[in-house]
Amino acid sequence: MKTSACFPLVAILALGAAVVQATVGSTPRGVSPADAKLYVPDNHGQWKCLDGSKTIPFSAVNDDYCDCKDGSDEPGTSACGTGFFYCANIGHVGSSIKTSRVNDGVCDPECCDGTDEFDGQIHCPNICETVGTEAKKEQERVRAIQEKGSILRKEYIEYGKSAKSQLRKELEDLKAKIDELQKAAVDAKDKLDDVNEKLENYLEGSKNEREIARKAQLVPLIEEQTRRLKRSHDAKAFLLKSLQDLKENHNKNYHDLAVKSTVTAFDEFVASQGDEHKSEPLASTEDNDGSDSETSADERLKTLTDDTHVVQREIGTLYDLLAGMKQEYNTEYNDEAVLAAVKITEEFELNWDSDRQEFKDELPLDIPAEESDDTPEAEKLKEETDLAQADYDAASSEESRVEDRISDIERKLEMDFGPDETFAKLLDQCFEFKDSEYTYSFCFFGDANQRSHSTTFLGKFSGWGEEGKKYNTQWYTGGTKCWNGPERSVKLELTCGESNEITSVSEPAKCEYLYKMKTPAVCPVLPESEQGPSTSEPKDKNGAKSHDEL
Ligand code: MAN
Repeated sequence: MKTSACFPLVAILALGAAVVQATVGSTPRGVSPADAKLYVPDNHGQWKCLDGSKTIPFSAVNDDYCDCKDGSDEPGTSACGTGFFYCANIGHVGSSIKTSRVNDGVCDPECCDGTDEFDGQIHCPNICETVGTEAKKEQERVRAIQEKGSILRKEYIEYGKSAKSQLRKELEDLKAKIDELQKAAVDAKDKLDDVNEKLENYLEGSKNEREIARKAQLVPLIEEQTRRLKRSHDAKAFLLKSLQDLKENHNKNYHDLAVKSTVTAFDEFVASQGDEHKSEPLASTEDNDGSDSETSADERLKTLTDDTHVVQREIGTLYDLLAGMKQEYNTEYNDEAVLAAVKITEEFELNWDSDRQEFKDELPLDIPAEESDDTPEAEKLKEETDLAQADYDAASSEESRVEDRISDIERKLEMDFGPDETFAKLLDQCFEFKDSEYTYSFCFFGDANQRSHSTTFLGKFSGWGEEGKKYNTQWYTGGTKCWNGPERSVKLELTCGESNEITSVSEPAKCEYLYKMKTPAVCPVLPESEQGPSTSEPKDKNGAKSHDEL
């Protein structure tokens, strides 16, 4: 139609606006602007419940009688109680409450405009202006933290990514040179074994030479000492025989006390000698040139000297028996056996020094000092060994250092540092929280402890938290077992903050600890346009310094 075709555009727009206005204007009480389009009657003034269960006249909406199963026909009364009542809260943000709370005589805080109580029972003032202002302030505060946190989190991410890629590069380099280092250590070890063997052989060889020379030096002394030992054995045998003759042949009728006590002491002496002493231990003198393969010439000489001293002490004892008798015996008896023994004693003392208990003509042997093995050749070989040892130590410690670093890098590369490697920055950073009784601490990805007089281990990092908020929770488990309870453990809950800080620690169940912590690591990553100027990271309130290397 021409007329309509010519209907001015302004008029069409004005009409449209009027229709929308009419629809909005007739939106039933308690319906949110988003749902307004659902509360429009059909051409016959009818309306269908939102669950489609029933069609009722649109005039029955909010007639304080519940028609629809889902309660959708009574959004503005408590007749159904199951639907939702929308309060616009102008000046703050709109919100919905259960319709059962409409006109229940309580000013619901969710409806700061007071529209949920309109039947006059109670007056709920509209406090949306104040609430809105407060909420806005809080929002701004949170937003400011998120902005600062976001900047730091981005720094963490940058750090984590670059640290991991540096580690990958370093790992590649180290792996490329580890074979070489291992070979260098093996070569150095071979060299060391080689020079060690040379030195040992040299010392062994020179030891043999020195021993042969020493033997040659000591042979005359060994021969002399062997002769002395033999002489002592002979003298001892001679004195034993003399005393035996005395014992057997003296006249027992005289009862000479001096003789009797000598004989008794002689018997005791004989009894005190073990069987081995009864035979003459002179077999060892056969090997008198010191050529024994096991013992050195020095040892041989020492054994001979010691043996001689033992026999000489025995000679001393036997001689003293005879000398004592010689002083005390009764000369009037003229007992031939006794006189013979006295004669023997007198002859013996011509050669015997009873103070030193040695033969008078036997002066101590002059034993020359041993030669040392410090030859220039040995010194040179020792120096070479020391150098080879130092080379080997250096090569092997370099090999271990690189191997340790490789394992360390591999471990770090496998670690889950959260989305975009955010938490790499916090690796091994430690934080504390003091309450009235304990100081609680933990190091990221390390250990958690509780300290008072002593330190109690609360657990070791064992993984990230529950599904959904995986990277907002960490677990530290396997701590010291609680008396009559579980092993101690820590749940670390993280929320966005502009610095790293443990804000509280509690023990909700025995030996199960809850650390609450603020950290930039879980702040939202805001687009550049929404964040303030970049600042460097502030010092953490209760924690450690940041570190530059992963
Ligand atoms: C210690 C602390 C406490 C814990 C008890 C359990 O006192 O570790 O936190 O509750 O042991 O016996």
